[in-house]
Amino acid sequence: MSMSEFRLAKLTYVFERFFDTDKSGTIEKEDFHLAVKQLCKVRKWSEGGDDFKAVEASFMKMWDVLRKRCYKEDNEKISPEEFVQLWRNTGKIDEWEKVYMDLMFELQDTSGDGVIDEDEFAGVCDSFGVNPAEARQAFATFSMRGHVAVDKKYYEKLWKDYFGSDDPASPGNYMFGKVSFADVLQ
Ligand SMILES: [Ca+2]
Ligand SMILES: [Ca+2]
Repeated sequence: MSMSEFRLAKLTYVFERFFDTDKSGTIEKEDFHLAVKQLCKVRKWSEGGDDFKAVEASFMKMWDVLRKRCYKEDNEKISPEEFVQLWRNTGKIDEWEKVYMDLMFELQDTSGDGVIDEDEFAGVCDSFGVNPAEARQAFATFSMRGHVAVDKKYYEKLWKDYFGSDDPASPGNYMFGKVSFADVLQ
């Protein structure tokens, strides 16, 4: 079964915005190093400090599971096609995907209270170069204007919708800070 344009646009956006940090066209280990630096800059965490090291360890774990999942003997790069291929199985959450989801939740819940609030969300989006106003609009949409607490359980529901659903009305579509995907595949 082929993938819908809409899902392909969502996956392409995540690939370009949240994985290929250096915009080289493929995912490599260096992208993760860069993401750590950008995030710690936004958080004002000094390089080499404990917070920095914890985030770095998480990102390196992420790279490791992703690399193993996509491993080809030819290189240490993950192409957009290989990345999209990872999300064919929509029925369950893969091991590497669970690592990624847990990491993204922990990164955003800076206060550690088990809930992602608007400022926490906007901060991480900012570190990945997402437009801040759009990120806040996206947060308002998937949190139902703050009426739904974005805890782990709700986050997992949003996640399944983002990566698995073809429904343009799913609140999960907004969870990476983008409100429209019309421009992604152009
Ligand atoms: Ca790259
Ligand atoms: Ca929090």
